[in-house]
Amino acid sequence: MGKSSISLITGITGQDGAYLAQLLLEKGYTVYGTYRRTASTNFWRIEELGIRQHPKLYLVEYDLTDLGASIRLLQQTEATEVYNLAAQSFVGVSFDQPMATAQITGLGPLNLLEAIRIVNPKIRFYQASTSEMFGKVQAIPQCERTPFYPRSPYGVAKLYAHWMTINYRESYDMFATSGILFNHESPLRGLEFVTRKITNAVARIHLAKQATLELGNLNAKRDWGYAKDYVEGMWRMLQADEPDTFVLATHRTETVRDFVNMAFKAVAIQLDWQGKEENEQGIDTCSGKVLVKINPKFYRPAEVGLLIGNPAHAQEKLGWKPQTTLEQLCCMMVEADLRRVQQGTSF
Ligand code: NDP
Ligand code: GDR
Repeated sequence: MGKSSISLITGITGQDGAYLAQLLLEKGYTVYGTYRRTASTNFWRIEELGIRQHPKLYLVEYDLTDLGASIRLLQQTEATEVYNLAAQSFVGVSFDQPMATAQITGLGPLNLLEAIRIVNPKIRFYQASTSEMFGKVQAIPQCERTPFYPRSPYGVAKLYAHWMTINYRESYDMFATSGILFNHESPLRGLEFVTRKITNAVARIHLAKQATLELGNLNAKRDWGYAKDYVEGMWRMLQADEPDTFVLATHRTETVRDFVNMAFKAVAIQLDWQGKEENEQGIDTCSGKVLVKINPKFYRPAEVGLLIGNPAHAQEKLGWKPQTTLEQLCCMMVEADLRRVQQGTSF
């Protein structure tokens, strides 16, 4: 990185955008971060990280679905590294809003690729691809060569963007890299995603603000890592000699039920599981209270049952490996939520 390196992050109001901005600022970059115009824009993540007022951070209004805006964004910022993190990223919502998801998550990245091709093909581009593209998995563990079989409108949209990234790399000799990232979580995770929903509920139950936690499929298995470790991997991908495709994962998989157990354990509650499927319940072994119930409204029309990634390629080419265990991550999230619930500042 040269002294004057300029980076652009789309989706700075999201979990990864906030951590990546923090990392790039620490590395001396000038960072442009994009946010959408909404009635009540929320910068709580970059505020929580203490970077909102950083002199080298510039916040720019932008919508990924607008080609003209994408061209002007690159012209005005003169960015040399572009990290495309913006997306309609919630799998559950993608079933209710498939068109919007296709336009933002699928076609949106194409606007940026076209803008780079027009404005400055030397810009290095990172596309936030996902393990959701593996869907109904064709091999265990999944790596860069595993065939895709997406199971949600979100997964299908991301797969389009992934292949377009590779297509622009091969057609126009652009430095267009795709990171296939497995689930990564943190205290900055949105409340709609299962890990944060769980840790927030555990904190609220522990502090007597909530009685029960309602969930959908407890049997889904995920490879969960820590978001801060993963944004380091994104940066390393754009410092590599060649554009490429990389899996980032921990190579460990656990069920949603395992994560629930782990989170309750962090507040010294042990659960006993009784019943099956829709009637399954998590019961506090001490008080006998039902703390976890199933609500079928959280089931998805099609599910991704098992994800476990092999990050060997990233380790070999980028020297990247995850630094944080799932137990450490879960405790960190529960502690942050306990603090927020006590302070009345839950996001
Ligand atoms: P978040 O949902 O937390 O953040 C998504 C960001 O995209 C938000 O800043 C959001 O803005 C922005 N955005 C949404 N629509 C638009 C639009 N039309 N124009 C401009 N910006 C928009 O996601 P994460 O930080 O968790 O993930 C970052 C990226 O990585 C996403 O693309 C996600 O799909 C992908 N990914 C995430 C993984 C994970 O486990 N976290 C794993 C693999 C891939 P607003 O705040 O206004 O909604
Ligand atoms: P995912 O994450 O779909 O993997 O996508 P999410 O946390 O939403 O779901 C993980 C698994 O938990 C099951 N589940 C529930 N999920 C939610 N959200 N709420 C519930 O109440 C609930 N109960 C059970 C789900 O069915 C699923 O199996 C995330 C997103 O960050 C994507 O953007 C990213 O691409 C992938 O991770 C990798």
